[in-house]
Order: sequence, then structure tokens, then C-alpha cells
Amino acid sequence: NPTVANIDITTAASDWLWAVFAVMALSAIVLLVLGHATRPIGERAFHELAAALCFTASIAYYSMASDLGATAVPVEFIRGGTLGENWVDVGVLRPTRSIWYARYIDWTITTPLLLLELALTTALPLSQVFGLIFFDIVMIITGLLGALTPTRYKWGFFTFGCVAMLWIFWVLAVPARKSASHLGTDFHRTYTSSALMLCVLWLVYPVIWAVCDGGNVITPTSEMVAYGVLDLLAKPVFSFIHVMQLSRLDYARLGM
Ligand code: RET
Repeated sequence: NPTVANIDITTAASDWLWAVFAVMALSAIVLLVLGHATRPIGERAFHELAAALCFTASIAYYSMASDLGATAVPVEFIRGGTLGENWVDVGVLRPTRSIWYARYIDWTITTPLLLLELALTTALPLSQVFGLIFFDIVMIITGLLGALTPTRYKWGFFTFGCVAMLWIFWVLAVPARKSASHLGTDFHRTYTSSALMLCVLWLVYPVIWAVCDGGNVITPTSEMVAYGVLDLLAKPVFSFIHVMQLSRLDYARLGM
């Protein structure tokens, strides 16, 4: 039935996903070249972290653009849709939602790299860096478990994920910022603006989750657009701004 098929991923969304794939792949290459051209070998870590996470994302988008990396999960809350003239309960015909687990695999790799990209500019003690990475993985995996859960227990997983995210924000806002301030005002200023940008962008992810994999309120196609824009901002745009700001700083103070 064509009307029912409309609520799933469309050709238009696949074009969009290929476009995001291309931007991610190109960004990875440009970041690598930029690192090699502007920094000696011991000072390329930030370019390389950024390139690695853009490259990882490009594989996730390759997967999603090819309509791979999703699984159908039964939904409790069901969207209505029109079938001919009549408003029908789409769930009667197709009581599942495509859960794009490929993006959670991407995020499991890329969000720790993004946090490292930030935390390594602050001389934060290693124990707290481990804490950041640990709670980041908790956040993403609970999001995946929640997305794969058909019942309202999914919101329990979601809550664990949100608590983990708040912990991350606290470490970034308090101990990491304090640590960066010991490196001087230029490091402190660069860190604070990048950390703020990261927190604002990350805050939008659980909101989208709640209306996609969580509440099944918007279609997988809208989900692709929303997460796509956000991923472009949170990965390449964030990383380019970050390495450009870092280029003015003296890495010797980081002991790198
Ligand atoms: C989930 C659901 C569970 C609760 C929370 C989430 C947050 C996810 C975030 C993802 C960030 C992804 C990035 C990707 C690439 O650029 C897993 C959606 C809090 C913050 C930055």
C-alpha cells in the first residue's frame, strides 16, 4: 500500500543521507590534510580525532543512505495517517517503527572522540576523563536499549541516559573548566566557548529521541533530516571551529 509506505524512509531522504555521507567523508579528508599541512606530527591529535569521528559518521550515513542498519520494533503509540479519503490508524496495518540502530553504533564511537577532543585541551585528570567516557557510553547504550524496547519501559532507559548526560555536562562545566583555567586565559576562553557549543547541540538529541524512537511522533524521514542537520553541526562544523580556535594556542602547555 503506497500510503503506508510513505511513512517509511523515502527516496528524498536517501538523497539527503548521501549528501550528509559526502560532507562527512570530505570533512575527514580535509581535517587530515589540514593537520598535516599546519602542524608537526606531535601536534595533530585534534585534527586526527576530528577526522576519525567524521570518517566514522560517513560510514553510518553510507549505511542509512543504503537503507541498511534499521530494524522494525513494535510501537505502543501509533500515528494516524490517511488512506484514500479516510483517517486510519496506521498501526492497524503496520504496528512497527524502523529503529535506525546504525546511528547508535556511530555515536558509541564518535561521542567519546568528541569529548576527548574537548577534554584533552583542559589537562583534566585522567580519572575524570575516564568518567566522561564511561557516562557517555552509558548515555548512548541506554538510548539504544530504550529505542529497541517496545513498551513504556523505554522511558526508564531514557531517564538513565539523561542522568548520564547531566553528569557529563557537570564535568565539562565545573572540573574541566577549572582545569582549563590553569592553562591560561586563552585556553580557558577557547574551552568555554567550545564546551558551551557542544552542550547546546547535545541537548537537542534527547528531544529528537523523544519524538522519534521514544514517542513515535515524527516519521523516520523527518528523523533523518533532524538528526542529519544536528550531526553536521555536532561533528564537522563543531570540529572545524574547534581546531581553528586551537590553532592560535600554544600546544606546548598541554604537554603534547
Ligand atoms: C539519547 C537517548 C537517551 C538519552 C540521551 C541521548 C543523548 C544523545 C546524544 C547524542 C549525541 C550525538 C552526537 C553525535 C555526533 O555528532 C541517546 C538520544 C541524553 C547527546 C553528538
